[in-house]
Formats: sequence, structure tokens, C-alpha cells
Amino acid sequence: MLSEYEYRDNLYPGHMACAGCGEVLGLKLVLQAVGEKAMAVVLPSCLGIILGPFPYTTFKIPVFHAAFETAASSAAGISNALLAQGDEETQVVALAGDGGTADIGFQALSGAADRDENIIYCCFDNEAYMNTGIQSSSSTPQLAWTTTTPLGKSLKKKNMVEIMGAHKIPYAASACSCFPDDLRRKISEAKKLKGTKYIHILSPCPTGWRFPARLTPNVGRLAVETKYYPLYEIRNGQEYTITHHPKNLPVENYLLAQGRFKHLTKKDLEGIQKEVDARWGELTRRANKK
Ligand SMILES: Cc1ncc(C[n+]2csc(CCOP(=O)(O)OP(=O)(O)O)c2C)c(N)n1
Ligand code: SF4
Repeated sequence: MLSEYEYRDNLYPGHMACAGCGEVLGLKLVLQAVGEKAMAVVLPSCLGIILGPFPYTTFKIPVFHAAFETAASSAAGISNALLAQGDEETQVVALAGDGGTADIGFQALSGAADRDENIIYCCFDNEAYMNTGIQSSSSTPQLAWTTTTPLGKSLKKKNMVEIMGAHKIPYAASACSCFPDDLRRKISEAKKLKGTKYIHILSPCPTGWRFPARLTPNVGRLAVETKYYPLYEIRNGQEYTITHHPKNLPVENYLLAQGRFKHLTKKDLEGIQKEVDARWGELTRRANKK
């Protein structure tokens, strides 16, 4: 039997994502959960390629092609225009990559969160500027290979969920395209709330992360089951809930499944494991504070 979501698939087939793309998987789930009474804002990114060039579209809902730095401000403008027309029902979703969110669109996003604009903002995090050739972003993890960090990135990954939580918005959450029920539930939660909702979706990218396309679900699940990328939500900047309790697998199971980390030494892996354990300890401390 089909689930309530499978009845409404809002993405046409025939898009141009690479085989095994974790971003298109996440997008499909978001569009299913957001429903038909919705409008999307899409940035230049792999999402823009999946959407297709205007006037063609793979989306079944109306879409606005926005400039790279304007996902949140464009979505806020549409949301306010709908309100002015008395439409409180249509969900406005901004769909952006990590470069468009954590780097170039951050000012617009922070401003929208500060004004508590009524939007759902989804960042599809494939941890680099993939669409233009795998350049490093502030969301690329430390030590990862990209074309602009051939020896491994020296800086750490920016934590967008915590940053958005610190804006005290009603809802900020991490999700992964390889945990479909968790992701769809988070979109459904966001739909129930007024104000700015932020969902950060880890989207494994076989092309940029250098793993075989058939392994996308395994890689995404390993990110979560090793605690490298915990699934949780933050309400009003303070109520933390862990939404999936990981199996606590060694972090090297996740890292060494990908070519972008194949240069890591035993010492690097031990250092990352320590950091992951410390971050998990802090997260569980916050979640247990309730
Ligand atoms: C102002 C501006 N600068 C640069 C570009 C070129 N550009 C288009 S897509 C893209 C990369 C997008 O990366 P990201 O947001 O991480 O999304 P992904 O492609 O990884 O899904 C860039 C740099 C642009 N369209 N506009
Ligand atoms: S580069 Fe990565 S994120 Fe972009 S379409 Fe290909 S697999 Fe998907």
C-alpha cells in the first residue's frame, strides 16, 4: 500500500541529476511532504539543474528561479505577497545548496530569520559547490578533498543547524536524504509552525564525494550511524531533541567509504573520532536538559 506521501509525488521524472544523487532524493522527499499547496524558490545549484531551464520544469508546484544570494529574501517576499492577498495556506519553501546557504546567501537567511519570516528553508548540503566543479564551501568538512582543497580542507565545517538555532527561530533541524521518514516528518512539523523553519539536509553526492553511485543510501546512513552527522531538532533555540539514536559505528566506516577522505592517516581518523564523540556528548547533554 502507498504511504500518504507516495500519493503526491511533486517531481516529474527526466531530471538531469547524476546517477545516485542524494540531493535529488532529498528534494523528492521534501516536495512530497510539502504537498501541492506550495511554492518553491530555487537557486543556481545542482537543484537548478534538476529543476531544468525556464520555461521547462521538473517540479509540479510553481517555482521562482532566484539569484544565488537571495533564496531567503525571495521566499520571504513571496510569503508576504501571499499574506497580503489573504493566503495563509500556501507553504513557501526555499531550496538551496550549502554554498548558497552557508556562504553567499547567509546574510539574506539571517535577516529573514531575524524577522521571523514565514518560510521553510531547506539547505541541501552536499558539502561543496558541486554544480560548478566541487569547490570547497564553508560547509565542506575539515580534511575533505575538493578541487580547491587538493590536500584536504584546513578549516572546520560551519554548523548551520546551531547557527540557525541561535537565531531562536521556531524550528531548526538536521536531516539526511537517506532517512526518508525522519526528513518527511521534519517537513510536516515545519508546516505546522509559523515563522522561519530551517532544515539542513545532508545529501550524499557520489560525484563530489567520490564513491560509487549505488552506495548513496549506505553512505548517508553511515554518516548518521557513526554520529558524524546526528539527526536532531531545536525548537525556539533551546529545546533539543535527538530524532534518531545512532548505532555508534566507528567514524572511519563512513570516512573511508569515500574517495575524498582516502588520504586520511590513522592519526587523522583518531582525531576526527575524538571530535565526533565530544560533539555527540554535548548534543546529548543539551537534549537531556529538558
Ligand atoms: C552571484 C553568483 N555567483 C556565482 C554563481 C555561479 N554558481 C552557480 S551554481 C554555483 C554553485 C552552487 O553551489 P551550492 O550552493 O553548494 O549548490 P550545489 O551545486 O552544490 O547543489 C555557483 C558558484 C552564480 N550563479 N551567481
Ligand atoms: S554533482 Fe552531486 S549533488 Fe550534483 S547532481 Fe551530481 S550527484 Fe547530485
